[in-house]
Amino acid sequence: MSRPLKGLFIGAGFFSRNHLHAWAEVEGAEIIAICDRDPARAEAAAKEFGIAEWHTDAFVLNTGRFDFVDICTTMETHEALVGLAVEAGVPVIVQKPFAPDIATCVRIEAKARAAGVPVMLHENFRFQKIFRRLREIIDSGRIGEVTFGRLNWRNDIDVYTNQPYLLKTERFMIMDVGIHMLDLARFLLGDAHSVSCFNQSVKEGLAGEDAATMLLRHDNGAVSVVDVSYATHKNPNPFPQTLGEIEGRLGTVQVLEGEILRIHTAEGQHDEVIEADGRAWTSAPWTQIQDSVPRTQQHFIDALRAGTEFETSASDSLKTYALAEAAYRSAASGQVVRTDDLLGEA
Ligand code: NAD
Ligand code: 89Y
Repeated sequence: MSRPLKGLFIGAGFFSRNHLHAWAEVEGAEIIAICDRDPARAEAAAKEFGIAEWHTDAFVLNTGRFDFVDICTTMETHEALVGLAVEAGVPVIVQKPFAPDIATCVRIEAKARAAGVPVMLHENFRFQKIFRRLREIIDSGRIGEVTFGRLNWRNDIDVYTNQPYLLKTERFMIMDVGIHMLDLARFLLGDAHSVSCFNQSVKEGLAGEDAATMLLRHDNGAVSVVDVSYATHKNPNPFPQTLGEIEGRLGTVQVLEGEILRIHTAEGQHDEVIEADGRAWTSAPWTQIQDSVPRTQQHFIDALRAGTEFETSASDSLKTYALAEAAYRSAASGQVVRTDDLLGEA
C-alpha cells in the first residue's frame, strides 16, 4: 500500500476518543493533527493519542498537508467546518446528525458536489456487526423479499451527563438516535418516501422530544415502524442495542437482546449470536457502538483510496435526513409527510 492518508481530527469532546482509538487501527490512514477550539482539550487528546500537533483553529485545513478531515463536533458547527474543508479541497467524514435542518444539509451537499470534494456522514449503526450480518442474510434470499420491519431503541441511559448539549436541543431524539434508526431502516428495507410520526417529551425540563414513534412506507411497498426513547426504564437496561425484526415473504429475522439474530424460515428456527470484536479499548455497555467506529472509518478510507462512493455519502444521507425532517413535520402537523416534497422544497 502507498503512504497512509494524513488526517486532521476536529472536535476532541465526549465521543472523540472512540474515533481516535479507531484511527489507530484503520489501515491506510493516520491522524497527524488534532483541532479543538478548547486548547486544553486539543492538547490533552494529542498527548493521550501520541499525536504531535494540535490546534485551536480549523483554518489549519488550508495548509495543504491533509488528505482528509474527520469532524466530530455537534451539528450546528457542520456547515462552517465542512465548508472550510470543501474550500480547501479536503475530503470529509463528519458525524451525524448532518445539520440542524434540511435546508442546511442541502446547502452543504450542493457545495461539496459542486467542488467535487467527497463527503461522508459518520453513520456507524449500519456498520455494527449485527446489522452487517442481517444485511447478508437478507441478500442471501433466505427470508425472501422484505415486507415489514420494526426497529426500536428504547432505554434510559443517562445521556445527559456525557452529552449535556442534548438537554437544550430542540430537535433532540430523532436527530440523536432516530437518525441512526432511519439510516438502518433504509439499509435493511431500502429507500422510503412517506413518514408519519408522534413525538413525546417524557422527562421534564427538556427543550425537545425524548421519544418518537415513526411509521415509514418504503419504495418497494414495505412498511417499517421505528421507535426511539431515552425514557424507557427496563432492568437490565438494553442500551445500546437496537432490537426488532425484519419480515420477508419467506421468513423473518428477529434482532433480540444479547446480540442474537433469530432466523425463522420454513426449515425452522436458528440463532446466531454476534460476538463483540474484543478490542482492548472498548467497554460495556458501549462495546457494540465502539466496535462499529473502526469499521465506519475503514469504509471511508477504503472508498476514498479506491475513488468509490461512500455508503453514507452526503447525497445518500440527504435521503435519511429527509425522513427525519418528515418525521418532525408529521409530528407537528398530524399529517403523513412525503420526503420528495421536502427535498424539492429545500
Ligand atoms: P462534544 O460537545 O462533547 O464535543 C465536541 C467538541 O468539538 C468540543 O470539544 C468542542 O470544543 C469542539 N468544537 C466545536 N466546534 C468547534 C470548532 N469550530 N472548531 C474546533 N473544535 C470545535 O460532542 P460529542 O458528544 O463528542 O458529539 C460530537 C458529535 O458526535 C455530535 O454530532 C453527536 O451527535 C455525535 N455522536 C455520535 C455518536 C455515534 O455513535 N455515532 C455517539 C455520540 C455522539
Ligand atoms: O448520541 C448517541 C448516539 O448517537 O449514539 C449513542 C449516543 O452517544 C447515546 O445514545
